[in-house]
Amino acid sequence: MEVDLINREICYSEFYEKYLVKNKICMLSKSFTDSWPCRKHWVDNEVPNWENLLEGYGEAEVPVANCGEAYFDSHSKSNWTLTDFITYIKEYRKKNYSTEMPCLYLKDWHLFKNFHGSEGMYETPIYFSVDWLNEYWIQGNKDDYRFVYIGPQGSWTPLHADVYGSFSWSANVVGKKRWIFFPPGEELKLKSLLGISSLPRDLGEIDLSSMKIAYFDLIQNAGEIVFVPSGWFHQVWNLEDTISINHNWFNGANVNYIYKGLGKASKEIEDEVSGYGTTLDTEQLEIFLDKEIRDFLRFILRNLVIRVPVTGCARINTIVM
Ligand SMILES: O=C(O)CCC(=O)C(=O)O
Ligand SMILES: [Fe+2]
Repeated sequence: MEVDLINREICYSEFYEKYLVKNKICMLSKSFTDSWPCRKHWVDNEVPNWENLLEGYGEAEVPVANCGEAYFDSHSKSNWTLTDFITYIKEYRKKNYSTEMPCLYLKDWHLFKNFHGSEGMYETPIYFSVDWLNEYWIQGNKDDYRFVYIGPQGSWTPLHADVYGSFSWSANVVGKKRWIFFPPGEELKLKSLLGISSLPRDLGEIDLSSMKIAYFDLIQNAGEIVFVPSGWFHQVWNLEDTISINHNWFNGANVNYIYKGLGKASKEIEDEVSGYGTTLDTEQLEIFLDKEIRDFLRFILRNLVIRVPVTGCARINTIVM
């Protein structure tokens, strides 16, 4: 199936109705990122400019995943300095991505929270700018859901849906990714067609084209931005050395998915715990479920927020509950 490519500015209300409310995948063309400073400073002749990254952030502590080691639905992670990771990636490239070296992937780096002024390296597209999650978190100086990913050719992210049913968007500063997406519910067909009780981590060996299942197989080039709707399972491969920026976020268009996502997560924890012959009280459950998120949702739901996006054809964006 084909993914809509948006290659001209459409108005906020059109995007809101067509993609956010309908929870539908799309990709924005590179014209939306051509003016981002990082697309110059972090790139040299269409490959990553490691020297500029080292100069800016070499001492930073960064989380590094090992694509060869499973850890729940993700990969095992450890903390490195950016300098060490770039030394590794240069060596890995020199050895032609040899299987003798581990395949490592720098993921979920909070660069913009930790380096004052680095936010100026990009600009969140207007369509993704009404973002209650990051507004709340950044304002309170707590945390953020804005990340940088740096992966060598061949690194990958296992099949997953994003945290608590949030949306994400992901922009390639440099490099190329392949994504496979399943509209919500199709992943259940995958399980029954394969006769398995839990989803596979890696679709690499599975011939989806011969199966009766809806999916999108998408190539994202440098500068393009993918919009990942709520609850869509996806797997991602870096086809070249790739640097991307992504945000997890939500607003009135998908707050109900978040609410349901938390309910589902509570149920999963309760089921797991009851398997050990015990139960949890509400307070214990909240500790597991990131109490902050629940407090935040209560705050939002109690104070019905009405916002007007800053755009030529603005339209009031209200909570859909
Ligand atoms: O780029 C990747 O490896 C994963 C990105 C992702 O899963 C997302 O943006 O939701
Ligand atoms: Fe994701």
